[in-house]
Amino acid sequence: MLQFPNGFLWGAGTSAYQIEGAWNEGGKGESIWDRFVHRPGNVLNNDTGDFACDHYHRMPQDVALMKKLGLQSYRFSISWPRVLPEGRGPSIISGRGPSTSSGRGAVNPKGLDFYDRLVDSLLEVDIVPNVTLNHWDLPQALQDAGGWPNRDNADWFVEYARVVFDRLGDRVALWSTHNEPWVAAFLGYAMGVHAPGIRDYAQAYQAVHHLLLSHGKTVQLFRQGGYRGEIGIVLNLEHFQPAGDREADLAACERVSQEFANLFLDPLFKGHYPEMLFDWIGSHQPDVQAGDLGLINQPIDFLGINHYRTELVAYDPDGALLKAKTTPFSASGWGQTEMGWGIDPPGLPAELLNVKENYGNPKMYITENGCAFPDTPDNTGFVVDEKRIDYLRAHIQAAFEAIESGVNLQGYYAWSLMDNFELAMGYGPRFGLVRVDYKTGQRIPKQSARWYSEVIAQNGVDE
Ligand code: IFM
Repeated sequence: MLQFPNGFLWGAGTSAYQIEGAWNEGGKGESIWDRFVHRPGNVLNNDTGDFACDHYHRMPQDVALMKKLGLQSYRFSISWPRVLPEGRGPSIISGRGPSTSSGRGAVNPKGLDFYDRLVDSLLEVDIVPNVTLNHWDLPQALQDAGGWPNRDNADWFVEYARVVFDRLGDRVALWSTHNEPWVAAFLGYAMGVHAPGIRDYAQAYQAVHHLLLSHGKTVQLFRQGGYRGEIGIVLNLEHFQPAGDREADLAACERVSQEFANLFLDPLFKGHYPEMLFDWIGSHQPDVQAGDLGLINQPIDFLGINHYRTELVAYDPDGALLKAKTTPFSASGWGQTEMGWGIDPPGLPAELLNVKENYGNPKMYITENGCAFPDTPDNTGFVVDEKRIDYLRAHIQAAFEAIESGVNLQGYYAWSLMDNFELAMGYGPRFGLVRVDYKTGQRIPKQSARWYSEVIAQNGVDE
């Protein structure tokens, strides 16, 4: 048995748009994902998050289920337009921005009440709430004003954060500003496969800068407000290796690694953007104003790391801005998940060690790790998902190895608590520890959920 340190935090995660449903109920405003999936010609087989897992109506049962599974922490996100239907909060910063039909800055009390009840329900059963402010569901009203490429959006995010902190900031232990800002910026504004569906690298890089700027301003607000708990940000740190030893492949791999990791880690921890990447992208560089990098480079309490896979990177003259092509890499005998992602457990400690060695070994949490496989339920709905157990076990063992190497890792969250709306892939891939019957909404813990409960109870995993 590999025994984790006392106090190591075990949890599972979800995000608002992927599970809540109730997309237009309880006073909620429209998000960019609502608009994206309702466009004519929806490429997701007409899948939408309209109903999703119906968590908005089933929250008490879902918390009871978490308790039954023995989760010590639950990571979830708050839907910005559920709290501020038109995006803007009571203005603290500037008078600019979209005016709203309901009055600028109108807070939706029912939306805030929902999250208030969720936090209280978790605390009642001793589950630590780990709250993400932005898991990509930007209010559509703010996208209409330019979205993340618009500098004002950073201030509007701070307005939203203040509303949430004022209500929940006395009870939440762990806050993250953004989840995977790389995804929000590049899949949303460069590749167009996520909401808002824009294809423009310059907008994507500008979005990155404003996401980071809003992070820095929010951390500052959090400190000044004296709220309880700790604050950080969650990055998706996948592992990249050169596909060969040609100079061109090595350089392409460096560019891709810099875009996923250094583009965020360097400004957050060192107060500058990666020079080599910025030279390469040339005119796509974002507009950075004096003082911005200082704001972004606020001390944070922890770094959340989402990690799923390893990719090989080769030079490719047709490979978009970075002139790179990625292909999945799997450790011997591991194969790929249903997403086509290469399974390579050693990729996880490699990324954790990079943060330890190059960014001062901050307190870290693995905020997401998991896999989708085509689960086959029996006639009672029970799923024997041995492949998921193998994946999770190997990655938890790899996390243990990282701790042994001195990585300041404090917790692990499986993705996901339950099957959910997998964004650009609709309801096809199932990542859950708990199966959701999308027709009835019924939740049925899979074999992996039972296995994970034991890991938590033992605070350890088999060798
Ligand atoms: O479902 C997503 C989640 O929203 C963000 N991280 C990756 C997961 C699996 O694709």
